[in-house]
Amino acid sequence: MIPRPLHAAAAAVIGATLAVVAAGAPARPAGAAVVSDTPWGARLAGALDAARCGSLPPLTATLVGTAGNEAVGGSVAFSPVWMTAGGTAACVTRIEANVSGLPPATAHGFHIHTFGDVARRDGKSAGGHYSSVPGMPHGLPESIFAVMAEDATEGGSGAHHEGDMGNLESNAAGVVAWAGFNGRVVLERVVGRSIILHAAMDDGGQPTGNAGARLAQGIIGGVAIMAAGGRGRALAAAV
Ligand SMILES: *[C@@H]1O[C@H](CO)[C@@H](O)[C@H](O)[C@H]1NC(C)=O
Ligand SMILES: [Cu+2]
Repeated sequence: MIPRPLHAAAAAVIGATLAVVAAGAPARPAGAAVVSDTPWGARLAGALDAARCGSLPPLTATLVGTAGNEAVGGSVAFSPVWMTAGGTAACVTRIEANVSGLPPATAHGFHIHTFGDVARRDGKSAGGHYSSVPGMPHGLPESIFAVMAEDATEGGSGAHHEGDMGNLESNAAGVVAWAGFNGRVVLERVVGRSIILHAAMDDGGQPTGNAGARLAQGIIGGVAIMAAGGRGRALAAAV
């Protein structure tokens, strides 16, 4: 079954849960480093402590092959991790991906796209790369340590879309089993959006990394949000 778009209520339930967890966080101490108002910057501004970070609900997405790519499938999990690096402590996101049915030894652009809308079988109803900051260029993800250092010292403007997660690389059997940390993906902003895995490698070029057609797609959420459909266009435009 293809989940239907525009089920804002389901996204709102999970989004509200995440917002409540974040809202109970202590205020940033006076005199603390000024950081940007991007979601990631807000994290570094003391929006979450270790306990609240650990209580954020993990998110999952089931990837389904697009038309003509039905052999491709997999799952992606997002979970919060409290991390300290270079004197900065923050709630970062661990991302784990298992994919099968890919060509052997190839790289595939791996992104969060704006809408939790997988109605179109070519993957295009998911819209473009998710970014909370208008006009942000495309890019490849930096190491978690680089992001934490940058944001602590320079205000965390963010050099690219939060949805730019780089590439997944298949092994000789056409399988991906990968996990890593991401310093820009913020759980409460990506819930109800979508994952797109592309046919070609994301080379970091503008505007979308030259990653080609959309091979597989899936809505990011908990079980309830995926059953109801994701963050449709109306909700995504509102937040
Ligand atoms: C990926 O596969 C490993 C090994 O089977 C499993 O432990 C893990 O839960 C899987 N993760 C996802 C996101 O599917
Ligand atoms: Cu993409």
